Amino acid sequence: MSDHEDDAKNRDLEGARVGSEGALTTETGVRVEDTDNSLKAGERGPTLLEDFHFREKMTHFDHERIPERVVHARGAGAYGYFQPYEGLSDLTAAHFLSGSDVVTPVFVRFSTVAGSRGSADTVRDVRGFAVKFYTEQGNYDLVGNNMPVFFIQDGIKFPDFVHAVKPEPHNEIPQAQSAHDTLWDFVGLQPETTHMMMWLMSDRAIPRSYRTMQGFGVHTFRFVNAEGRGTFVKFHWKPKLGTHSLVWDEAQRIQGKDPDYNRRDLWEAIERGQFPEWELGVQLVPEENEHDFDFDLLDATKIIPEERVPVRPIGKLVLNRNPDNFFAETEQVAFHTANVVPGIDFTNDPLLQARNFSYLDTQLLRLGGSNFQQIPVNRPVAEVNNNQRDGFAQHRVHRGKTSYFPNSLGGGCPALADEGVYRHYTEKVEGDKIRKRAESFQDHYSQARLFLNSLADWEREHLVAAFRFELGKCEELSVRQQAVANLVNVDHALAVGVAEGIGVEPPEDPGTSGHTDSSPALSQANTAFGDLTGRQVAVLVAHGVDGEAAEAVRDSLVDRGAVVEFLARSDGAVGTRDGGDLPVDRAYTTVSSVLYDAVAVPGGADSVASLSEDGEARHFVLEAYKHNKTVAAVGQGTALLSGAGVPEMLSEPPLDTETVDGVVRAPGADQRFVEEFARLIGLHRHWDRATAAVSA
Ligand code: HDE
Repeated sequence: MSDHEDDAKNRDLEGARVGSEGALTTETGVRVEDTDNSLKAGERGPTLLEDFHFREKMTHFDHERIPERVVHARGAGAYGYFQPYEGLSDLTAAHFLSGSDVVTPVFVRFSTVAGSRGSADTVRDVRGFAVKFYTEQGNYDLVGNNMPVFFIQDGIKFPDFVHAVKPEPHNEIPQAQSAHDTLWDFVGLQPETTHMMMWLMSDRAIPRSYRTMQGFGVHTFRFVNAEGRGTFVKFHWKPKLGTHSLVWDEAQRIQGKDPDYNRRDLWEAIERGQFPEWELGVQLVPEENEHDFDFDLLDATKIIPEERVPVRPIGKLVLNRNPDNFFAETEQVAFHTANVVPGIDFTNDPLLQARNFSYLDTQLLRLGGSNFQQIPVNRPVAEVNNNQRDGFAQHRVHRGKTSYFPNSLGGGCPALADEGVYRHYTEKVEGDKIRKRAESFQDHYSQARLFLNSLADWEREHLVAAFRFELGKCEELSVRQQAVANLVNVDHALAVGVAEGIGVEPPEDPGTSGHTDSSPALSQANTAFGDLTGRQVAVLVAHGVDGEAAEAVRDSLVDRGAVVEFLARSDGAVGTRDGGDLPVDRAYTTVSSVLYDAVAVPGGADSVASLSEDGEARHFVLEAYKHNKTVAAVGQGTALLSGAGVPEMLSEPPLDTETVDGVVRAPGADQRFVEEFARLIGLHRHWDRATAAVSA
């Protein structure tokens, strides 16, 4: 195990871990001999009040639930470490960024926003990306999202926004969906939401995996160095595997097939030792350049285009350990934007200022009082000394009789420090006490348009389809009209495209065309491709399969980091055409093509004939095709594709390896074929494929 893994492992949870080994006891440590029968007066008599074991067990159970997070209730977490590439002492006094030898343990929690704890993972939603750094100078929380902007500019609108997006109050419908009247009513009336709604309607809202998702600090923060000099900073997390998403139809089907899809993916990747990795990058703006932009750095509905201020990579984040207990760690972790360390400070972004109040406040209720920082997952590695005392669930046993400052009876302890202290950045502030949105916050459309201009054609098509889907679910025509009227301000063609799908009169052309700027960094077409780590590949087999081809496909893809499974109608094994046995990993009746990134069909006449007669096998390949995935056939396997209805597939095996629209066919599983198959999987999806007429 590397030193970094050691560091992450050694995160101090000692003493908090309780196993299930040893004799069963009550909470006071009294051994129990029977936990199946309550104490009764006679075998058929009433239960006795004096059965303290029964009463304790039942009472504890009755109190097992705590309030779920009001937003971001559903999440998944993991431990790992952060390591800078180089020291940044010229910019920040933060010790954890002071050199490449400083390795900081972290806990990261990913989440959806609107759904309840038990909702599905693959809903259209923003994803939370919250990182707790256990630094030597105290805990630092970077509580970000997978989109770089937010719905609102001032935190006072947050309760309105959340009420609008949550299930409607009269019938608690719909769960974990933004496709309903109240959300779209709100956003149509609140134009500052426009830019974020473009992101929410894009494929960013349905990530393939937490491992293939970007993260953003969203707000402009401030680095402060030892001399007190400030630099504005925006934080970016870039996934090593690239930023990849699902197809909307697929995302919806996964909600039923495997509601834990993203959670499971993260867990299994870590268990396999394929540790997810991100690069931390920063955009830096010297204080004197604060007003050089045509938007306000304090406005969280704006990005700084990467082409304008490049993202400087400063370190890497690796997640290498799953939690031991979901509730104790992932549920009880308490993030707070005001958990900062020396060298990192806030700006006057009114959204950030509100968050600095809200997170502490919410933890007090959710975690039952003011001692939640003592819960193991929240406990800092830095020493804690202060005069805060008592409260619910106090775990510290404070010694001595002084709990005030100054004191002489306690030797003056804890004493004030003069080194390594948190010093708030000195900022000159003046102005009238006023309830007003700054003029510099008023442009709600230029960056929404920048986002649209930056998308590839297929991303734009997905965007229009998402707007149509969401607005098509709204029952009130006025809500649909309002949304279209707002979109005209972004782009007339976009508004018309949406209107035509939802029964709204297409809007008049306002005659003014917007800017044509674009930012290539905003398109998922320009992300990293080619890494097969953790890609799921299904190989469909039946009796008589060409076992050699099946194994050649598996071995070559596993070498490249993919997870390959042999799927047949039933569990067990299938006989190969040359008399061997091929173990089956899963029955395809228990899974679905939507849980895989690619599918391969090896030859073997009998195998292909029985698969071709099976509606589920045919559906499997056709659905994978419909969802733009890589499909491969070796030898006679090609007959399953043509029989399933994959367009333009000839039932005869080809004479050579050939690829059409991400479908590769070959006479045998030779080197050329497996390399082509791997290359296609590395492209993630094949967007040029025409799938509209495919009925899967
Ligand atoms: Fe949050 N947010 N938020 N938020 N947020 C919470 O804190 C809030 C905002 C984000 O995995 C809550 O512990 C306000 C932006 C994440 O535990 C709550 C405002 C961004 C998580 C809260 C915002 C986020 C939360 C609910 C506007 C991206 C999950 C439970 C002023 C930069 C953290 C909790 C985890 C959670 C309030 C806006 C990200 C209620 C008032 C912008 C990732 O305190």
